[in-house]
Amino acid sequence: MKLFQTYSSPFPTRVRLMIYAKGLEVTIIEPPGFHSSAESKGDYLDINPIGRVPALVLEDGRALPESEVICEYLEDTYPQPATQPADAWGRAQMRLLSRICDFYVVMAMVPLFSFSARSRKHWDPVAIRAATDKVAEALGFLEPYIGTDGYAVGQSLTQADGAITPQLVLACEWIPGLFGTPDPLEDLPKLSAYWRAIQTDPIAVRLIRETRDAIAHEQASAKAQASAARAAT
Ligand SMILES: N[C@@H](CCC(=O)N[C@@H](CS)C(=O)NCC(=O)O)C(=O)O
Repeated sequence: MKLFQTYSSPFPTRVRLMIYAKGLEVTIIEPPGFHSSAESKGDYLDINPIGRVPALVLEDGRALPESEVICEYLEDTYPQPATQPADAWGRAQMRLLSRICDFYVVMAMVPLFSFSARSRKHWDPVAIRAATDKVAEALGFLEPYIGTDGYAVGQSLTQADGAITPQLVLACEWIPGLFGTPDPLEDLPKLSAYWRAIQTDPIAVRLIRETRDAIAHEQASAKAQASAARAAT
C-alpha cells in the first residue's frame, strides 16, 4: 500500500499512528510540491480528486481519501493490534475527540495558517489574539472528554491520540512560538496532564517528532524564500 501525505499536516498523522502501531507495510509518499501552491497538485488529483492529503492507495490501485475513512478501513482490515477501544462507549469517545479536533480545533486555526503565510507587516494583532482565543476555546471542548490514564481514551494508544497530538504540537508550540501568544493549555489541567503523559509513548513520540520536524522545515523554507524575494527586489 501507499500513503500519500505530508508530515506537517495533522490529518495523516492518525493514519501513520495506525501504520506504526499495526506494523503495516506502507510506502509513505509526499506528493511533490504539494504545499507550494493550489495549482501544483498535478497528478495527485488523479489519486484524490478532493486534492487533500492523506490518500491511501491499495495494492490493486484503488484509492481512498479522507483520514477518518482510511482509519476505519485499516481497522476493519487489520484489526490486530487494535487502535480503538474494545467497547462501544470507548469507541464513541475516540470518535468524539477526533471530531472535535477536525471540526473545531482545525477550523479555529485556519486564520492563523493564513497569517503565517503572510509577511509580518500584514499581521493584525487583534485578529491573531481573537484566533488564538478561539483555538483555546476549541481545545477546551476536549477537556471534559480527554482520558486521565495517559491516553486520549482508556489505557492504550488509539486513533484519537493520532488526531490530538499534532493539534497540540500546533497549538502549544507552533502558535505561541510564531505569534508570541500564551500557552493555550493554561486553564485546561486534564489536557495539560494528557499532553505531558502522551509524550512518553514511543509511537506518539515518533508522531510528535515528525510533526515538529516538518513544521521546522516548512518554516525554514518559507524564511529562505522570503529573504530570496527581498534580495531580488
Ligand atoms: N477531511 C480531510 C481533511 C484533509 C485536509 O484538509 N488536508 C489538508 C492538509 S492539513 C490539505 O490537504 N490541504 C491542501 C489544500 O487544501 O489544498 C481528512 O480528514 O483527510
